[in-house]
Amino acid sequence: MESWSRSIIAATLVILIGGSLSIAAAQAAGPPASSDRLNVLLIVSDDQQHDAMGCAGNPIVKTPNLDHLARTGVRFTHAFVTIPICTPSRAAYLSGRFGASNGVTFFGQRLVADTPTWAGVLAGQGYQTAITGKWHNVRGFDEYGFDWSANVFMAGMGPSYDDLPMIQRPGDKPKVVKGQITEVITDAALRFLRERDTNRPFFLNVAYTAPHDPRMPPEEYERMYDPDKIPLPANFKPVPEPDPGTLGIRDEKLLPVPRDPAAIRRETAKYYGLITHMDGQIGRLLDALDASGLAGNTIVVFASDNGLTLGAHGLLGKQTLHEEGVRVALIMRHPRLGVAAATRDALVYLLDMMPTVCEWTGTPIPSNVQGRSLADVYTGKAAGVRDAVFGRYDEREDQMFRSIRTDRYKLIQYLKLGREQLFDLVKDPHELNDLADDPALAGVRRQLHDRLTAWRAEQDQAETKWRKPASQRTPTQE
Ligand SMILES: [Ca+2]
Repeated sequence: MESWSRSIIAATLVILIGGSLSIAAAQAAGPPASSDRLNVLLIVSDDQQHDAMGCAGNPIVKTPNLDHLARTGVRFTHAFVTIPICTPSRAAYLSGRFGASNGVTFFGQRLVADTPTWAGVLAGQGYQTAITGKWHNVRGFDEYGFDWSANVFMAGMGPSYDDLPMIQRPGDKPKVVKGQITEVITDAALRFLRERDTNRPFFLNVAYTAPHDPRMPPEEYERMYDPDKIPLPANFKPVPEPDPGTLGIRDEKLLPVPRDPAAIRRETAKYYGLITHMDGQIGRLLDALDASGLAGNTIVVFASDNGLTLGAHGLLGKQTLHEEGVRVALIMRHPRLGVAAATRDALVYLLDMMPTVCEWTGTPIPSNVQGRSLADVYTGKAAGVRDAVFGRYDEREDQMFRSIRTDRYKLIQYLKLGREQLFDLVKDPHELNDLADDPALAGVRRQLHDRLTAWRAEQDQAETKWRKPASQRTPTQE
């Protein structure tokens, strides 16, 4: 009897092992079963300063839901974009490639052929890929690999936050969707979570238009912050010095120069109102993940697409390589790694998000992705993935600024002015003290200058593959 039981057990084991071997074989041939696979929720805000969150040390703006996300995940304190405006920033993190390589360095440009896309790569692994909210990129979001969509706003900004024209599917004519846009976007995201194909893992990109101007929060949030209690930025100036040559652009003209401190406080109060309102909507998303049991199986990423000056350095917009323009919010939460309430000060780019999520989901990282996986930085196993980050800003084809930033120093080049600024970010985090002519730092300046020159040459070389020579350009290229 005993030997009979043993042989049954042995036979069962053979079947079980055989079964798991065939599952392993199937996994080697294709993606693993969906129940094992992590979902991805990517939430993006628009023009939010990197430190406009309670968890980032801001004592005024209330962001309880983002703070909760940071407490249950990892906040990257030194996350950057290369180009601090919406379209190129989004093209970079949605492709894992820099603008010079993916073809998008300004508004109205299309990804060059053979550019991988975050959504497309995950779709290739069986993911359902969804987008709702702001889509300011060329052409449609389907070209970036999204196959489900609802309440998509196809412009950089609206005249207000209410009753805006949106599309539901690629190629639709925009039709007004009643309601406040941040709430309408959240509604669509929640609908996706209810209606999605539960046989597949998902990648959902929720792209808010908040807190981009016009700074028109719902009434309750408009009254939430008293302008008189809002401190001016530590590096507030009434007039920029030097004049960077961008004061004629729309974002800068929202207030006159010299900047009126009272007006800056008023704008900031409304900006914070928009952020707190958005935070409440992010809370609806996080609550839905918790209530449906998806939280334990879903990576959550929150990032802002670029920063904003709002009075810093005498500027109002984001078109600057000072920290206010290029430094952004980034919080990541992996549901299974057990890392919580941690911060990482590694120099990272938003285009690192895609390869990180690829690694976490067992998705092969396309060979031409230029971002680096932050998986080891997230867990604390690695201190960083690079020793410098670069910035650039052009007005269409007109080259304006370039920068290199290490843990300690930043060199900014103003190409129109033929001028460089050098800042010691440890002693001077607000970039008030230009040390470019300090003889003691001549060596530092030369070294940064040479590295930036080499980077610029690489970027220019990459651009020759797609940028038309000036003589062949037409206005439609914009
Ligand atoms: Ca933006």
